Amino acid sequence: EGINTQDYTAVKLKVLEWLETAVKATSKIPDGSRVYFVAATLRPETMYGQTCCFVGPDIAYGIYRVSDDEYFLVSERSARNIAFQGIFAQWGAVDKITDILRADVIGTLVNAPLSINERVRVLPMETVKFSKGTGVVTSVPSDSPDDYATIIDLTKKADYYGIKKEWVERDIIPIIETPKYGSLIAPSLVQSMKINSPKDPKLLEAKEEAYKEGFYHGTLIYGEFKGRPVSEAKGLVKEGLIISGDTFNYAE
Ligand code: A2H
Repeated sequence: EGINTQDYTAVKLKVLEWLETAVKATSKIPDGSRVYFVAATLRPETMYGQTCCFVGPDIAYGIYRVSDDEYFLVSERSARNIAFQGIFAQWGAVDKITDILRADVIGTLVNAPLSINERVRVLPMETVKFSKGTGVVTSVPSDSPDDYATIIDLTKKADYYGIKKEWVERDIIPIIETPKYGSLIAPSLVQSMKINSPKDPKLLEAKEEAYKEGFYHGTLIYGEFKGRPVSEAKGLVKEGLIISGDTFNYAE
């Protein structure tokens, strides 16, 4: 954490259904409350293409009280930051109602705001860092090389991860068109650069290229702002998500 701040859009993915594995940990949540997995993103304009929600290994997660009937599932580290950003009931105070293990929440069914895949699953991603964002990452495999590489890996090793293939294999729809890579920029880069693992160092370059091409030369081809350059659509999509209450600003 240096002197520069990173401004994220925090996207709220509402829990629709916990699996049996989460029953014990979630027993302290008052009946009738809403719980959200809160994912930090730099690309709000891609939220149409969410296919799942990732959680990382060895991250201290908790469920934190926002108000009497609203709770966030985020990393402990980010909860302490959120407490100083006017989101929780009391400034600077963190009210953790329970710790959460990743294994408890794999397979949880959540709502992905704006996505064509409205109901998505929580899945493991080995490269999520505890030291960044909320420790929760929403997956957009059409536009994020990291997300696409992870989806491919999860499909191949579904049994190893103890997940169902149908939780991973969701519609990957084109959202952004670029002159250089067509309309599925991440799959196109991952294939052409021969990236075959979520830990491949070439992902760094793929990520930078996808971001540059998408932001400076991309056009949105899906949703309300279809036809607009990504550089314009980004703010517009974000504004809509803030107004609808599906996101808030989170900085660190
Ligand atoms: B982005 P920065 Cl479509 N560990 O959102 C690893 N990655 C994390 C993370 C963590 N703890 N927290 C957030 N991220 C991801 C969308 C997206 C993202 C697209 C394309 C590129 C992209 C959908 N996933 O990020 O290091 C989140 O994924 C490329 C870097 O803090 C978030 O935005 O700058 C981005 O990385 C934040 O990265």
